[in-house]
Amino acid sequence: MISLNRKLPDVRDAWCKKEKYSQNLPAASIIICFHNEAWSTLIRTVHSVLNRSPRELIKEIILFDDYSTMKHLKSNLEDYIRKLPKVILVRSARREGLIRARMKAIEYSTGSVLVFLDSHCECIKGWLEPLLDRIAKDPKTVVSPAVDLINDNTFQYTPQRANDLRIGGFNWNLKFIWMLMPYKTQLKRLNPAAPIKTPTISGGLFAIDKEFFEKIGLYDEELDTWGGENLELSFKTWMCGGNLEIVPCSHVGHVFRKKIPYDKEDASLNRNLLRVAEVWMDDYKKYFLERIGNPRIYLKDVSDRKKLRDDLNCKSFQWYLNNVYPQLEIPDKYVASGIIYNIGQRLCLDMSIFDGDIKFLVQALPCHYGGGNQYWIYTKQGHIKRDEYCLEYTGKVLQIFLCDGSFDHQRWLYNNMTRHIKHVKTKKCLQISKYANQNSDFDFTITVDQCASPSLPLQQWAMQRFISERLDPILYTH
Ligand code: UD2
Ligand code: MN
Repeated sequence: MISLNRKLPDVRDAWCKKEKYSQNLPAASIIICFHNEAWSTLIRTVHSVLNRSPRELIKEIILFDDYSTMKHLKSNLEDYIRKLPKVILVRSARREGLIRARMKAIEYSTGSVLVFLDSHCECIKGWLEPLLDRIAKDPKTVVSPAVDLINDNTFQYTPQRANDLRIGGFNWNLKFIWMLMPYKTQLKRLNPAAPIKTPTISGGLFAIDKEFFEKIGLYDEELDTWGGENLELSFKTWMCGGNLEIVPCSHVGHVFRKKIPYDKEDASLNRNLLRVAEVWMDDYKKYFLERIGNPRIYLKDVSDRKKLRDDLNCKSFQWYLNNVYPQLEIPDKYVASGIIYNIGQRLCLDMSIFDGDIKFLVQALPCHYGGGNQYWIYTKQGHIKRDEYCLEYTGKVLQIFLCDGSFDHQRWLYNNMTRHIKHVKTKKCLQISKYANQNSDFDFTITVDQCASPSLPLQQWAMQRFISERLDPILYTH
């Protein structure tokens, strides 16, 4: 019921409206790949580009149909776009996956700058000029807008505010994450909406000089279906002499869906990520492998991608981490990493995350030794965590929460003599208990209780790769 042509408020920071951009901005080809996209979201994307971009800055809008099967995307779509200026529809003869689809679409572009959008976006007034301006100033700069939230139930538009802007990072699972900017960077900023350097971009919405993109080898064409290409692009942009930025004056909304409407197998995602790691991450690749449980994955030859990296004389991943992403914790400093094993019941501490509704579950399950939900890190400061999430005990409930270095509820002390995992604040112990709920699928649950002395097997744990010398002595004094 929402108009395909809906108006959206100008959510830009006041400073952006005064900003003057170069008079000779390059014209862009807008590339929108889609596979089985809903009608309304796809059409709204196109209208928002047409309505809110200066005509002369758009060479063409390329709609690249990645072998959709839905009926509304057939002749209906052709009829509809015939009435729209500058829109070209290209159909793929086979399913390419979003990465190769983008590369195929580029072949139809005539602009010197490429702007990629997902097929469920809405652009806000003034979105295009600041992106093109950065590239006009330096063609080695790759830019992403502030990606605003379009609610997938209500389609309400929630902008990112300039003073609460997120930049891109990743964790050792090689999953993209949004992060607050480091405090030091914030202090150095000239104004709240100035472009900001980012270690990575989420990957769907960005502008890049076509020649520069070609020079750095577009994408690895062996990347299938979905994922990994954003890290490939982010790493090589930085490592091969470019800059990656978020331009807060450019606002584009994106529908963040809880569920992806096509198969997104973990195996193919991990294969993509492993290719990227193999080519770009040097020795650091091992931390990703450990995180995903060292699976056997067959990789097609990557030597031509490595050659590309050599030919371009790109810097090392170590350089990237030191200079671009110093926030990332390197796993070699951890006190323990791997499984946390209960000696009494021979079960493993397991945390599942249901991405859709962001729900977490801490459980005791049979060990599968495959990393994933049973992979834990125990840090110097006493955090038991995976990626950004920490095990926390509030005094009442045991749960998983975003890690907060200053938060006492998230600190645990592991003693490898008694094998207790003691909650520092309450001095209680992590243990396995029988599940009270008869209907549960599982027999055991994890609780926090008075520490028993002498210690009980149900309160005894083994942590993989435990190196006690790395623990902060302060923890013992609590
Ligand atoms: C994010 C990116 C997305 C892409 C992906 C990782 C944003 C906002 N989105 O996930 O652009 O970088 O991470 O790869 O940064 N599509 C095809 N063929 C396929 C599958 C998808 O054309 O086989 C299209 C799809 O219709 C959409 C685009 O590719 O327009 C991105 O897919 P997505 O929206 O499912 O990805 P998203 O936003 O979850
Ligand atoms: Mn998307």
